[in-house]
Amino acid sequence: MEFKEEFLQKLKSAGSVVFFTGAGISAESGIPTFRGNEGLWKKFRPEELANFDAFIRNPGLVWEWYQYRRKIVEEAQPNAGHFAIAEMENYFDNVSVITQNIDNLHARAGSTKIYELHGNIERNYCIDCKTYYTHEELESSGSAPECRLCGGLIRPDVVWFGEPLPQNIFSAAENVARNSDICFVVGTSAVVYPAAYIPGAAKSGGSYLVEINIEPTELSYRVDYSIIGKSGEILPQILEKVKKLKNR
Ligand code: BJW
Ligand code: ZN
Repeated sequence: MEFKEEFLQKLKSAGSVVFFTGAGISAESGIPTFRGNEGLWKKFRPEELANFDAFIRNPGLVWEWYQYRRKIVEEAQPNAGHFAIAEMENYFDNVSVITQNIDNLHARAGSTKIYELHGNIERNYCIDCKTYYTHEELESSGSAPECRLCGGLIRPDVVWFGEPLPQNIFSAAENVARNSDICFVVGTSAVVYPAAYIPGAAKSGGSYLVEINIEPTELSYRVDYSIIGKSGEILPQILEKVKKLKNR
């Protein structure tokens, strides 16, 4: 595909690059997105599953839903989009990934600087004493497991609606976005706050905003360059351009 000249110039001179990603980047790995016709929220109601009150009302149901999704994630592999982002680290001074995803696929693809805004499905913690547990440490049964130390309920380490994001991670992410030369916004509907403030933070710091999505979003009219296409196809093409432009 032909990219616009202004974008190629930015790629050539950029030192610090940020990838702000959402569920769309993992869609080609077979992990369902949230919104849209095939999205999770078409089949499951977020208010019954993705908030703390729902967990307290019915811990077993919420736990089982996350067990089901954890299995999908475990069986999935990073795709060409995740790998292209990881490889960008060889060509720019600074590459950061700010992700809303909980699937750990950026890390599995080899990215090293990752800000997880909404947690990680591989971790769990006790709601009372905050002790962390890996899945291997938990016995699998139908209901939510209980803490060995205090008997409290164990929940997945993800951020539900109405809960604060990990403050230090969010602030650090805002900072790297603000100080970036290019900020790619990849596979997100950009409607969930405060994560959706990240592109604005980048823009306010003078970063060049590039959106990659299969369709226009709320953000499209505010970005410098909107590329319509699958991230697993577009990102490897951008990487090829970067390799040539950086002459390495
Ligand atoms: C492709 C593709 C391909 C497909 N290639 N592209 C301001 C205004 C309005 C509301 C609020 C506000 N501030 C806060 C709120 C409330 C709320 C919120 O934002 N609600 C809106 C939805 C209206 N926010 C919160 O509650 C947050 N907490 C909070 O504000 O706390 C305040 C507080 C402070 C102090 C004390 C106490 C409280 C928390 C939000 C947590 C979100 N959690 C979830 C679930 C995580 C766990 C789980 O996975 O179960 O995070 S919701 C869900 O949405 C998930 C995602 O990370 C997040 C974003 O979704 P994403 O990634 O954008 O996915 P989709 O499906 O929406 O989009 C996919 C895109 O990919 C689409 O555009 C496709 O076209 C595209 N695509 N295939 C490229 N191959
Ligand atoms: Zn405990």
